[in-house]
Amino acid sequence: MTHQWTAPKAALILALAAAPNFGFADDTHTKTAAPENHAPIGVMGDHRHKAGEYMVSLRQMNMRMEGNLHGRDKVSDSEVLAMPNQHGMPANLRVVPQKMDMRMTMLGVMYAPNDNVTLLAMLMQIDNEMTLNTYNAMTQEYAGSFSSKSAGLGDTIIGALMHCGDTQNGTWHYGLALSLPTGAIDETGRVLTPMSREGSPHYMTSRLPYPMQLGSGSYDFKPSLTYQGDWRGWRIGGQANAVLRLNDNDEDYRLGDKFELQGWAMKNLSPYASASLRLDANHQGKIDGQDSQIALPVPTAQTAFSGGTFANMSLGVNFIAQSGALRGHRLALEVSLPLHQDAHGVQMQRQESVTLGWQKAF
Ligand SMILES: [Cu+2]
Repeated sequence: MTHQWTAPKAALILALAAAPNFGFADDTHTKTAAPENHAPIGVMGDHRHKAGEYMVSLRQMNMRMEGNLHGRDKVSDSEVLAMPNQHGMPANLRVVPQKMDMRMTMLGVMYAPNDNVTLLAMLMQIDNEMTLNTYNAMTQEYAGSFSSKSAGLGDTIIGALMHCGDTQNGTWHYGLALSLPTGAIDETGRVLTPMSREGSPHYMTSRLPYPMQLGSGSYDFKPSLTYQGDWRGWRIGGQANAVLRLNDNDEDYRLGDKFELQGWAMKNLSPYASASLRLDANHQGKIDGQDSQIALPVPTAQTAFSGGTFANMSLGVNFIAQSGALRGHRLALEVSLPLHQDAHGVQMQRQESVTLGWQKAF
């Protein structure tokens, strides 16, 4: 819980960062990169670099989920308990997720061998924590709560961004990336089983459900197409991207393919700060196949209860120091709020997510 991000904390950081004594403005030095040259920090593969340039970035995304949705509607624990269990024993669901915190810490490197191609690589560390309620298999009475955690290296991304054309006020590039299955898909945890009664817990160590695993287990192809340009004093951009699973993983399933469209607009506030608004919509398919060791009577272990259609609105700020010891260091924050959620089956309801990032080009 100590690492948890909440909206109030994000707002506080925003207020601190925007305070007038931030000390980045200094017009006596030559101008470095402009604050609006990069897309909002939540966008991947948004910019290329000039020949010979390197960039290092570190970002952390914190996503919170609470409660459950069936399609677009909020459902109570008792409504979830009435749903059939794909694994048969018991016949209905008996464990209901309450809260989840997902944290992704991403270390990225970019390098441009020439002006048309920028290579990129990204490593990530994932930390998940979920709290669940267990109900007795026979009586359906509340038996207790427990939490499970998983942490470790996630999938690794390598790829390239290629210039593919210019317009009068902007530029297009496409990206080709591959996600390598370095994240574990066999994480286990101690779960409170439906054999429990209140005051008489029964625990079992079991493989954790799909959303608690650290990687897809498969090689994933990640193509993208991005536009960025100037429009009436705004910096605008758009991106279409996809995640296509190339194979079944070692546990005989593959996560659903994912397609995303997004657009953003940024406005300069000063030579060192910009604000952004971003809208994104995505669709993800269901899990194909199943891991025979993931068999708990919980929605997150039901393969049809995965993917859906989601849309978010994000507000961001982006700072780049123009002088002093921090010159060229870029700091960005983005807060995303769900606008639309239409989940396949029963899934946890997504709440806000916060991305904080630091980038430096050399
Ligand atoms: Cu970069």
